[in-house]
Amino acid sequence: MPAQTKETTQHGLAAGDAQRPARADWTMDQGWDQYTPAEHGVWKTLFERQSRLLPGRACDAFISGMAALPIAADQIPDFRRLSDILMHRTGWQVVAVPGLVPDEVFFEHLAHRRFPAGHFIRNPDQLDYLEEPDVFHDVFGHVPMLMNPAIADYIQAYGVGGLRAQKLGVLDKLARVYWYTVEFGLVQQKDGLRIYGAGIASSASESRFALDDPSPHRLRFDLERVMRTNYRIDDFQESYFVINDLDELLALARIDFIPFYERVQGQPDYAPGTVLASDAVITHGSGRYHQDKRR
Ligand code: HBI
Ligand code: FE
Repeated sequence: MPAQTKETTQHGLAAGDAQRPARADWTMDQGWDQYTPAEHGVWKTLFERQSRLLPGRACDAFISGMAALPIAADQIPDFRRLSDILMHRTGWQVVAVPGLVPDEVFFEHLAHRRFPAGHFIRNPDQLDYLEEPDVFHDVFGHVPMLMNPAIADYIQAYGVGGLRAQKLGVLDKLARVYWYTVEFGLVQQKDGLRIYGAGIASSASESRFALDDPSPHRLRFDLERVMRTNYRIDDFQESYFVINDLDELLALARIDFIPFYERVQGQPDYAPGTVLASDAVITHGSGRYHQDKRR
């Protein structure tokens, strides 16, 4: 394995300074006609690899959301066609952006049920690692879940909550909740643990690691606990947090986070690989993968 095995994107970077936004909200035309055959080819490679892996690994909502959308192997999806279907189902749209956008721009879009998706696709030599969210991560990973009403409300609430958390100076706490749910969440289905996080669902190696590897911890999701837990942006997660069903996110979308911020304020953070006596442990990982890397 190469030194860098992380396949998805890191969202912790500053928004790309190379590109100046033409519009204040950072949206742009997707420029669908301008994708080259080589770019559609990269999409196809990634699409086919993930489509083989995800049955039995991705949650039912992901699989059914994908099936109902115009997302296929042959070409990079057209955001207008995705938005037509999404709008009918959950009131969401997909808008094109250059890549990472500033936090407040991102939150403003989510608060209005617009999902900002990177319009570009990674280079063929970056199939397994890139820093900014591209069209494969954003559309293949996130958009199928936006067909689910619980996730749809939850991500909007994250946008509203993000603007508030910024003002309160607690954005780092809220960003961890997003990370361990929308990006790297697992859900307990009747037939076993499944992926719903887009960071996992868009990554070949992490979709195996998160479910099948003995190394990571898999712990019951707990809001206060997650707010205090650091995460890794450059490699597989050391711990995954598991919800009982997607409606748990609906409950999270509706509660006020302020009392939680108050409780965690000033409390120490947990390292990503920590297991606490108070954790409901589903799998106590060996930690082997990250130990080997540190050597
Ligand atoms: N921009 N395009 C894009 N996608 C993201 O997921 C994103 C972003 N800007 C900021 C950001 N995420 C995170 O740092 C916030 O969720 C905290
Ligand atoms: Fe993402």
